[in-house]
Amino acid sequence: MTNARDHISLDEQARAVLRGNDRGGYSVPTDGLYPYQWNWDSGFAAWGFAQFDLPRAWSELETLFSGQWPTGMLPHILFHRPDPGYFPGPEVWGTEGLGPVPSSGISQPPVAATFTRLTYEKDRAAGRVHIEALYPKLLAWHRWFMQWRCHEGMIFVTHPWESGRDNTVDWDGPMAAIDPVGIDPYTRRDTAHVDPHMRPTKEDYDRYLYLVQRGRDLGWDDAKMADSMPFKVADPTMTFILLRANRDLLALAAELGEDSAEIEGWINVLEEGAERLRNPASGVFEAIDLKTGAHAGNVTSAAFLCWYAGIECPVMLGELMEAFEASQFPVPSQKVTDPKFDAMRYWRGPTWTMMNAITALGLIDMGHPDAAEELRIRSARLLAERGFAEYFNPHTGDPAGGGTFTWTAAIWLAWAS
Ligand code: 9YW
Repeated sequence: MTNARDHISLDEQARAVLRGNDRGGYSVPTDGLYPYQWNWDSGFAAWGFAQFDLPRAWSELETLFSGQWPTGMLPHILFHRPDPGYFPGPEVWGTEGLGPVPSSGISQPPVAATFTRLTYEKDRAAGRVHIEALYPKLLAWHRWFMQWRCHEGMIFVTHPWESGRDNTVDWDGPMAAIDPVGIDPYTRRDTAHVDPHMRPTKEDYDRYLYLVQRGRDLGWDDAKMADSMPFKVADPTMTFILLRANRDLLALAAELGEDSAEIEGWINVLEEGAERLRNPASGVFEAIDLKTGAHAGNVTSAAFLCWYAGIECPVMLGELMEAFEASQFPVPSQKVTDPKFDAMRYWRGPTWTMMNAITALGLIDMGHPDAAEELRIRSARLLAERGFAEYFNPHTGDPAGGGTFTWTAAIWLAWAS
């Protein structure tokens, strides 16, 4: 374990990561690999900045919403400034004219309302003007999800990138059903920055690009996408995160004296939908391929967000206890005893500490402080010993992916330290 002096320097290091990835009003997830503004990364960045620079926390959220489409959709990437180091850039997405800033055509897990609320709680006086400005934008974004990405109370994704869990085993079935014919030739850039063994495969990438091309062909039209995208999967990450975000939006509505009936309605719908994600055979919350109706059959880190969404689940508590036994540094993105577990390959095994942070928020809210503390202590040890990497091997703690990562440094400051 670290002593108090180490902590001071670790805090300084974490702040230096946030400062280093600051591009003026917005953060990049990490230099090189991800040179633009990513949606849910910015939520975590705001949470990190809120620990030492409140105005900068607000500007992170406000710059993110500068890219909101008139439909309410908030893109997963904002391409503020051209950068040849990343593929696929704005020209591949073909979204010109659809939003105010060059962007992708899909969204990402809506953590922003939660981090708006947490920032406001640290900045009640000066923060009022910021929540007044952000509230209608958050409301429009959540309304977009409820209108265009909600199937029987479950939020579905039309692209693996939309979920934020690019190559999770949850997508294996639906991705295998896609034949990526007719994709334009392309050159990956990610594998020039990071060891290819830690990244999605070529088969995955072909399908990611195929789906971008399909969305582009549909003009990113919401109704057409809900109808015709070849990938349509109800996702526990999205459903739980939006449910939680609606509860936080409700609190902001109360603070501002806004009418909240619509948000209350969304919460009821999503609470019912979340139960549908539960696989009756295992009791675990799982993705569902809406093309076939099949549960994915995996225990992924997404399922542990149930408490964050305000849902109790003894089965998941049992899974969490098992995860504490099975590896030094849980929660793995795929259960370590599963044959598909792959310790270093992105969302197919590694531990993502930002997922741990929000899992722990939920555990505290739902009356499991000991489990939350265990998760925090192990995550803190991991970060103190191995640095602020993108993700980690749950057994050895080996760091993987991009180094000096914004959301990892942010959760050190806001939660782990
Ligand atoms: C991509 C930036 C993003 C995260 C996602 C993660 C990865 C790659 O990196 O996506 O090209 O969009 O899976 O959750 O937001 O850190």
